[in-house]
Amino acid sequence: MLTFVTPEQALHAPADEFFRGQRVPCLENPTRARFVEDALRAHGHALRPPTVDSAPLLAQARAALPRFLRGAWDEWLALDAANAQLQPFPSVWPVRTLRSDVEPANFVARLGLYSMDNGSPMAAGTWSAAKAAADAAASAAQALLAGERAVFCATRPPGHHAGPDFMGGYCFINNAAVAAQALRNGGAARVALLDVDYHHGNGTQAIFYERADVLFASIHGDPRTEYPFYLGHADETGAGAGQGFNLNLPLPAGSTAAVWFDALEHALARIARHGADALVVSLGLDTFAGDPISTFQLQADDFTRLGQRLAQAGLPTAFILEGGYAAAELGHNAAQVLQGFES
Ligand code: SP5
Ligand code: ZN
Repeated sequence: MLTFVTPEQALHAPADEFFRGQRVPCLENPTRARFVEDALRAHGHALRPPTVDSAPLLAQARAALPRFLRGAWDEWLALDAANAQLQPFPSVWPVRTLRSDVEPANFVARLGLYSMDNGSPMAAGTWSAAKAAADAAASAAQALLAGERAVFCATRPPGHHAGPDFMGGYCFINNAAVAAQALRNGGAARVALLDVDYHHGNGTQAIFYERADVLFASIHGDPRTEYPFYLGHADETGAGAGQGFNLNLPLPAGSTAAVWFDALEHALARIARHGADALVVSLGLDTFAGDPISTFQLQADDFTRLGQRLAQAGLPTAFILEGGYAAAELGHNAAQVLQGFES
């Protein structure tokens, strides 16, 4: 399968994140992409750099977040040159009753304005890596429009928690949304976006919530107990023109593969009714039983089955890598999806 990879991914390498008040090594790290690249190369897939600049697409959406991300590291260094060895984290957020329409001058205040959590550590190369991943997503769309059956973006950072104007959950730019919008711009009248990451794709849902042209369907851990907690419930069905074009299938923590594949059938039945011209899959592999922060029970063979089942949907398909934190198994699990799809 044509696979886009980005050397810039290695430049997004923040050292630590927070867990239970302690600093711990960041789970979303460059080794993830390396494991995926190595496994796909070993399976004979063609690894290519992106061919499309996503800048026009990013300009089509709200400009504030990309503008902030592009300058964030320089702003951090401008506070104190010694910050080069430290990591910026937000510590204050404009929650209910506070104003988010006036941008503060203070850097940490702006970091909070553009973040949903303190779980999205930044580094010197974060913008380069996030922009390259968005370029890959735009390239995947272009390849499908040019007649390719399926494309995989083996990229990081992931994107599905990033909304129209905020980062979050290790995500900065919503790559799946970039792919879906690029497909629309290129002539696909209807796009289906299927999110199979363990965590609800709150950012993607938010971006398309009032639109009928891009259907969003997601299978994920129930937000009553699982991150991102504040979105992903079954009663979120879309709004305005988008009413009926958002399908959330939350499953209890610990769900088995049997339960998960029943939900997949539900999602694919809705996608079939949408009459989409193309499918974008937010491919999180943190549904794996061995994932360190997730609780679903999928095994490597289940990823082959997932690939097979998605191929049966019969749509031009762009896979975008999202989460998956059992890094050593991530390459194998990704390769299983591709192998199932192409079998
Ligand atoms: C793209 C993606 O998968 N982002 C996930 C971000 C999750 N961040 C919060 C994780 C909280 C994990 N709590 C783990 C408890 C394990 N004992
Ligand atoms: Zn996830």
